[in-house]
Amino acid sequence: MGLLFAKLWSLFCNQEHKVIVVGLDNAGKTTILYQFLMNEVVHTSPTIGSNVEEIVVKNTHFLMWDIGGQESLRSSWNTYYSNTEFIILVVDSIDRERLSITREELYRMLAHEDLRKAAVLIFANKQDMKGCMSAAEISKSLTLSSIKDHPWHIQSCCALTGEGLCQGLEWMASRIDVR
Ligand SMILES: Nc1nc2c(ncn2[C@@H]2O[C@H](COP(=O)(O)OP(=O)(O)OP(=O)(O)O)[C@@H](O)[C@H]2O)c(=O)[nH]1
Ligand SMILES: [Mg+2]
Repeated sequence: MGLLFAKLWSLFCNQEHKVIVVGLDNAGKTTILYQFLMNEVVHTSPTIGSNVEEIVVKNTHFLMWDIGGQESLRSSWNTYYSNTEFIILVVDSIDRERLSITREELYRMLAHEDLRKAAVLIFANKQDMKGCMSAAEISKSLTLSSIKDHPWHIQSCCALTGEGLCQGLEWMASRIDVR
């Protein structure tokens, strides 16, 4: 009995939660992933394909897939969707011109069958840049308040300093607790 309990316990506690990190090219996805992993800024080049790393937050294991965001790669994002529990959508808060493209990609993902149970964390990244959009502005442009069928949360951050990243992860961890 004790062994069974221990097994079940470890199954629940150490279960890996699959996360996909998406967003347009240059948004800062890879920078965020390695800031999570190593607390430092790594030199990145545009991701072709994906990077995958395990991030542990208070006993919660997240398996994070950081996917390349260039236009030609976006059509293959859906090959990463199965069993995804969390979508991290990274937005470059200075890139006003392309926010509408991010918006299209967001709603395309939310309509996808494989993502119907996924919760969405939006990172309004590059908050260090002068003249950047605030999380509130981005939230409005993306009409986040209209999303009723997925839990969502927007968090402003700066991947270079790490500011805001922990709060985002804590929201994700809190979503696991409620289920
Ligand atoms: N100022 C500023 N620059 C950032 C921030 N986060 C990332 N960057 C820079 O933005 C550039 C792109 O970052 P990446 O992490 O490679 O972007 P990506 O989203 O992975 O791009 P793809 O792999 O092409 O999809 C790099 O030069 C980063 O140093 C930030 O918070 N502030
Ligand atoms: Mg990248």
